[in-house]
Amino acid sequence: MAGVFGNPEVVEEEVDILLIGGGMGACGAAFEAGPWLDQAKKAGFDIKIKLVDKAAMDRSGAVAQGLSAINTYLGPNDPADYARMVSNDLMGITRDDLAYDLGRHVDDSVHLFEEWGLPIWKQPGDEGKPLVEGGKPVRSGKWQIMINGESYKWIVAEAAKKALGTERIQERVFIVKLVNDKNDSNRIAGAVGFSTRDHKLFVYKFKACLLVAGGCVNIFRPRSVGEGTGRAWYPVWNAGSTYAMAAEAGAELTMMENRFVPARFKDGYGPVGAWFLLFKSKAINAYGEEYLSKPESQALLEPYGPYNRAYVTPSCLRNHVMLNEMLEGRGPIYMDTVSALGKLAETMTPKEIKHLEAEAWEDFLDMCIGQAGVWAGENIEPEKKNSELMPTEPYLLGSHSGCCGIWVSGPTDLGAPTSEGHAEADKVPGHLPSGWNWGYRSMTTVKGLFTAADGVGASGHKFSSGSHAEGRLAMKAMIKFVMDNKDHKPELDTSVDQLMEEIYRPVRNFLENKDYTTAIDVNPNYITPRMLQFRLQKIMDEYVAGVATYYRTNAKMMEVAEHKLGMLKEDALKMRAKDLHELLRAWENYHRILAAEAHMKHIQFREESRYPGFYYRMDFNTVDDQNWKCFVNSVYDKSTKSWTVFKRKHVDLIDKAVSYK
Ligand code: SFD
Ligand code: AMP
Repeated sequence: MAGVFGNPEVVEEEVDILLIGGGMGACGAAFEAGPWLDQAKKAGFDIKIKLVDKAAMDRSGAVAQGLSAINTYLGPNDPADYARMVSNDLMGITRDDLAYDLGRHVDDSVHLFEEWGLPIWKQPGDEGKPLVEGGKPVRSGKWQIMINGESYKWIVAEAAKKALGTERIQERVFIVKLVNDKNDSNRIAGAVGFSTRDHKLFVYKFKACLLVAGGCVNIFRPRSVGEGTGRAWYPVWNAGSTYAMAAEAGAELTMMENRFVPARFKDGYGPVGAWFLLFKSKAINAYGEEYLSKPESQALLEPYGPYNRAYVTPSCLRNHVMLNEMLEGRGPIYMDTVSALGKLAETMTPKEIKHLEAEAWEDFLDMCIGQAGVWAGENIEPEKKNSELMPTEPYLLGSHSGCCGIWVSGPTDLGAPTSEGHAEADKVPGHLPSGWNWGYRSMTTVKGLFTAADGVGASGHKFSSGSHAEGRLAMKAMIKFVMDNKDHKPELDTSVDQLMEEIYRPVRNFLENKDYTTAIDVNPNYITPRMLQFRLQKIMDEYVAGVATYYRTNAKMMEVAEHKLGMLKEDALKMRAKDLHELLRAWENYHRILAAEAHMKHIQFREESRYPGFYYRMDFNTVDDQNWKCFVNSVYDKSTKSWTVFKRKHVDLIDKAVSYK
């Protein structure tokens, strides 16, 4: 890649709406724009939209490799039940308004995917019958359906591109920061980024922006190091941009203490959902015991009260039991693929058995090819040999089985609790608890800044389909916002020269110091982004409940982490970029540091262990509903580089008791 010398060419553009990201959320928003732009045009508004993605939309984001299941498809299920499941899995602290709203809209996105060509498995007799015409899907679980999804992202991106028009899409532009409005510090006016291919700086001005740059990966030292570096479960190119840029713009974050530590097939990070739910496989310890249902394990879960009594044991509690097995010396843990496939084969013909084995491989080939590589490389035939399971390093995300993210305005037509404390969300319209709605669905606390998917906190379990649906909801609200603010003129609070100066600092660090030493990577005046990332991962791993401490931390350890992260933030200004690729890596790391800091600050603030199995505050190792059944939110002040963390009241809008055993 070309070296970077001198100032880049500056490309300035003013639009009404900027979409940052090209993943599932952004594709949903782009698709939704089509009909609404036409409507607006008829009403005399010509709304300009641009989508920028740091990669190429066909394979960008979490769905890059494809998926083998759509994890949120309601069908005949009740959205209130869906909101219950989301809440229980996330230990009781989610926004029922957001989950319910998603539940009632998500199926439409799935129907569109099928219309656009995504093959969805159907039950015998219903092959070829679309879902909208009553075709019955093959469900792996109550909420999940199976797909042949290797080309899932291509299909969804194609529809988004078609709806928006390729002239409105700019690929390979990495957005570094949002710029607030000169006349209103709590309003968003622009964004700035650079091309990862050409020596160009892009400065966008807009009335509204959808920030959907995914979750955050690689802030913890991954289990795969050395030759395995770069292998992770969630996509390594989700670098915390959503959380960091929103925080710097002043948006309130929520539940940043939450993380997802998925149990995965060891070394390849292969997903387990299809194995547990479709193939009815069990996790066993080294001695062949199905440990989850053992009385000792159940006793271990007893202190976790109502959450443990949910029909499906929450993901973190399943991990809690697995970790206990490992700590007690009964590891390794295995997915008992042999028994599961053997049992299914009992009633099958040899041809059907071959088909089943092919499906087992396809589950990985569709979405996690590396795991199929591990099977091939280690001579694992799942019908003959069990595979190891392992809890991974932690990930920050708001769309999968986690709920960190940004605090957003909820839908206007959903209800509040009655005086008895509970009401079905859809039965009492128009009364969300105070602070849950300020006009536009999915708008953050910063005017004009919207988010969706991994960006929206305090919900979760949206997955690919829900992320797409949430992008669509946000787009509708943004169009309304733009029309309501049609005379607003955005003005950047920072000059383009200043922005360029800041963004190209890593390049200057390199150019000004590179001749000081003969080894390009060793220099007292700069640090390579790669080395800085190792430092961040070491701090987080060792002090903020990474795998090194079996996900344990305490206030004292976080004091150390706080100090070290502060110094790392300072040193981050010394990152070097010898080419555009390193400039990208430098800014990704900057975003990671802020996201990591938010995570640490929130864990520090929440004096309980809300998610045993995901992390433990050993100094407060219980779930304390009395003091902590609340949201933990925060606001970052970019001028002082400090966080204010605080509680927000949690309210159940939907009665959860019906989901307990
Ligand atoms: O098996 C910038 N997911 C699953 N969902 C399902 O429905 N079924 C599954 O089977 C799922 N599983 C799964 C899943 C993900 C992964 C990685 C694996 C397995 C291995 C979850 C979904 O994929 C996920 O919920 C959504 O994709 C989230 O959508 P969104 O839009 O929040 O994130 P994205 O799709 O990753 O897109 C992010 C985009 O932002 C771009 N970007 N652009 C400009 N500037 C910046 N600074 C940027 N930073 C990032 C990216 O390029 C990308 O376009 S299973 O585990 O359960
Ligand atoms: P995963 O492959 O772990 O990402 O899971 C895919 C889907 O299956 C998600 O909706 C999970 O919540 C669900 N899931 C995974 N494992 C289990 C399990 N053991 N019991 C119930 N649901 C599960």
